[in-house]
Order: sequence, then structure tokens, then C-alpha cells
Amino acid sequence: MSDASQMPGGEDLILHHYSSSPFAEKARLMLGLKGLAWHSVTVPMVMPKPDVTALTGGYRRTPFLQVGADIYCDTALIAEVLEGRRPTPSLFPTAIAGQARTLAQWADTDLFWTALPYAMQPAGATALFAGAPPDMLKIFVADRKAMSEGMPQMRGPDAGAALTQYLDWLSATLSDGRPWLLGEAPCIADLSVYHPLWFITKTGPLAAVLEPHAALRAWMARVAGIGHGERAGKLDGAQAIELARRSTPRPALVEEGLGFTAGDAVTVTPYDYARDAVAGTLVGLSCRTVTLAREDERAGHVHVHFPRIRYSLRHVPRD
Ligand SMILES: N[C@@H](CCC(=O)N[C@@H](CS)C(=O)NCC(=O)O)C(=O)O
Repeated sequence: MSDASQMPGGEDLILHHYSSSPFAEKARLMLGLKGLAWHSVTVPMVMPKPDVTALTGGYRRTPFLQVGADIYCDTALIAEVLEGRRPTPSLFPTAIAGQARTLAQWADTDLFWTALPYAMQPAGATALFAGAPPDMLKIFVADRKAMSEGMPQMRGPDAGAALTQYLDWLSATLSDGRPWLLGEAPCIADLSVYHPLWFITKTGPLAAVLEPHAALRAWMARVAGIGHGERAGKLDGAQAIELARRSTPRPALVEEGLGFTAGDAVTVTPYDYARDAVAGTLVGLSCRTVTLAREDERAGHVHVHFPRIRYSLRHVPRD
């Protein structure tokens, strides 16, 4: 984007993502379900990611959402932000909200971390990286190995066995003819279950695991039909950083009784993988979210928001 008049404003949604990322596909579909317009920044698949870390303070995972100088990490939190921005159609319809969140969390963890090692078996990896520069697969594997160091991971055949059962469970859920996993309307669970299976469709011969599941494939086509909302424009990392610098982050609140005080020096770190700590000053805290203020040389004063579930919040020890 070179025309300054097309630059997004401080209220616009900016998704930082790349096309082949399953979690980014979940986020794009959330924007689609809500019928929202958004701007797109393509981020690198592997480290280093200097423009990403200028905005997030070190969180490297994909995707994240930017609204001016507010940075929302993790699709679980992005879902809440989009729900607040446009409540209908809901990602969490009241009658099924509990089941929807529970099923979505299973899909974003167990199902995803089963689909991934299944997909990255040699035949799958070859299909996924067909057309990429020759070294890309090697670079990707080394990057992900470093990113998930210490995290137990399934071997391909174990993942295949588990995936076979998970697909049976999901097919059984649809066996009464319902259009969506939890009934008559799509919800967050559909999008979270979809993205690991979408990744499997890209694995050449390994995608055959989906073939016996006609109802599940028809459901996948319905989810894909939700679309990605309106892509309002593209910008690069430097433009997104400049927008953050020109914007003022929204006020946040630290609730009492949670063991922390506004102004505390803290870090936030994912529990599972990509455990890069983000350091900052605590400005927002509840049982649902945590917000750090950071000063960045390039992005200026930003607020970085995380979900509370699956993230560790710690005081920075004093000298
Ligand atoms: N819990 C995170 C998981 C995100 C995630 O694992 N994304 C993958 C891409 S699908 C990732 O970050 N890979 C490493 C990278 O892109 O640097 C979320 O819901 O956003």
C-alpha cells in the first residue's frame, strides 16, 4: 500500500498472518462469520520476525490482531475481540457457549497437535512444500524444532491412529444430519475443528484419511463457504508499526484480588510452545485476559493483550 489515504485508521482491524497457517485460517473464518472488513499484513513463517516482535514484544506465533496500538495475541483472544466488536452472528451462541468453548479448546490443542505430526510425515511434507524454494522445508523443520523444544510430540503413526479416531468422533457428531457441529448455527467450535482438517487437505496422499467421512467433508465445505470477510487492503510490517506509533492504546484495568497490581513489572509466556517471554508493565488483568504496556523503539507505546488460559504471568524478580 503506497497511497497514504488508504492507510487503515486506529479503529481498523489488521490481521498479521500468512496464507498457509491453520490458526490464521481460523482467524480469517472468524472475520468471515462476522462479515468484518480487515487489513492484511503477511508475516514470515519462520524466525527472525523483526516487525512482528516490534509489535508483540517477542510473541512470535501466528496470527495476531492489531487495532491501532493494541495487539491481541492468540486466536482465543481474537475471537473475544471480534465478538465484542460485532456480537451477531455470535461465535458463542448463548445456549451452546460452554460446549463451544470446550470443543474449540480441544481442537486448538489435541486435534491440532495430532493433525500436525500426521501432516508432516514425508508424503505430507512433500505436498505441503511443493513449489517452495528447495531449502524451505529444512528451514521450517529446524525452526519448528527450536520453537517446540521440550514439548512432547507424537510420532507420525501414533498421530495417524489418533486422527482416525478423532475423525470418527467428529463424523458421529454430525450423524444426525445437523449442519454444524453443535446444531443449527456455526460457532467457534466449527472454526477450531476446521483449521487442522483444512491443513490435512493440503497433504497430497495423506488427505485420503478424510475420504471415508462424507458428512464431515460436506461440513468442511460449509465452513469454507463462510469465507474470509472483506479484505480491505494490504500493508507491510513497517506501515503497521507506523500506525501503532501514531495511535494511542485503549485504557485497561487491573482487577483486585488476582495477586498483581497495576504497574508491576511482569512477563507473559505461553505454557506450551514458542515460549518466548514478553516483558512489560502490567496495565490490565482479569481471569480472562492480561495486558502489558511496552515501549518499543519503532512501535512506540503499545498494549499487548493475551488470554489468561494457557499463558503464564509472572513478576519480574527485583535485583
Ligand atoms: N494458541 C495459538 C496458536 C497459534 C499457532 O500455533 N500458530 C502457528 C501457525 S498455525 C505458529 O505460530 N507457528 C509458528 C509461527 O508462525 O511462527 C492461537 O490460537 O493463536
